[in-house]
Amino acid sequence: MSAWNEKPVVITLAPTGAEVTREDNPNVPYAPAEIARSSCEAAEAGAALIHIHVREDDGTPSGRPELFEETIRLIREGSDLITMVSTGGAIWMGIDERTTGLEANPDLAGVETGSLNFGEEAFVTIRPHGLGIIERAEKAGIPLEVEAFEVGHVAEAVRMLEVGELPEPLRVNLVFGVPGGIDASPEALAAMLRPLPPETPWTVTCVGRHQQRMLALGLLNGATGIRVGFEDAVYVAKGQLADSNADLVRMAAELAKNLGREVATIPEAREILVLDGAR
Ligand code: KMH
Ligand code: ZN
Repeated sequence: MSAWNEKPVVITLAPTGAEVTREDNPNVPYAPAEIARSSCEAAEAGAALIHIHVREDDGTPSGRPELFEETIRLIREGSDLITMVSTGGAIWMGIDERTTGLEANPDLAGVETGSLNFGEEAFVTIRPHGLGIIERAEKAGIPLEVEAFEVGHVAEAVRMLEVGELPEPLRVNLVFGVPGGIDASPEALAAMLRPLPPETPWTVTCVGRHQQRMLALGLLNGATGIRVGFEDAVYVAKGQLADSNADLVRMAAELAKNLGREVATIPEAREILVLDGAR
């Protein structure tokens, strides 16, 4: 088993998401050019991977394929960042609208292995939909990352791996603090890690006020990566709105360094996430 601080930590940026708006923070990027500019700036600050949702210019979450294509094209023009498309979209989207990013030739795609309440709504991914995403991604040669919001999602991902429904290697993003999902606590981290085979790359995402504590817990427990960005939190410190996604990445990089973890370069991140040769 690798020591907790042996490998540099991969910083993922989730620049936009589907829920936050400029009323929450006026600096949230919406248009492809804004998302790409914000992502490339964040790469300078230490981000290696971008978790992409797209919006219409007015901020409405969108599944228009042109927006994914344009965003990825511009990110690639301005950086070597690893691009990952969300297939979670927004809660009100049907599965077709959620998965248009798979056509945009990303380096990686997210996939859900279960459902949960999501605030006042439900975020539903039934098994056939998850399996459909996996099949499409495999056909297109796109590696996958499981987005897990509670322990059952992790256990299901491991079971799917064991029966060959999910391709090797398993990569998992553990998401804490979503109302309706697992809470943000040390016990929650231990519970989410328990089903995982040793050496599985795992990253920590946390929404809400415990974000920095959960990222720190992940860093000290050997997380492969941590995620920040406006999708998860609009504050860079208590009561202080972030000026940009780069601001949030600088916070994450400083946290990692203070806890004895180096920040992975983009080539290191490709190796750590077993993505080499992927694109
Ligand atoms: N916007 C959430 C309903 C993902 O990207 O895979 C789903 C989400 C998860 O953001
Ligand atoms: Zn997302």
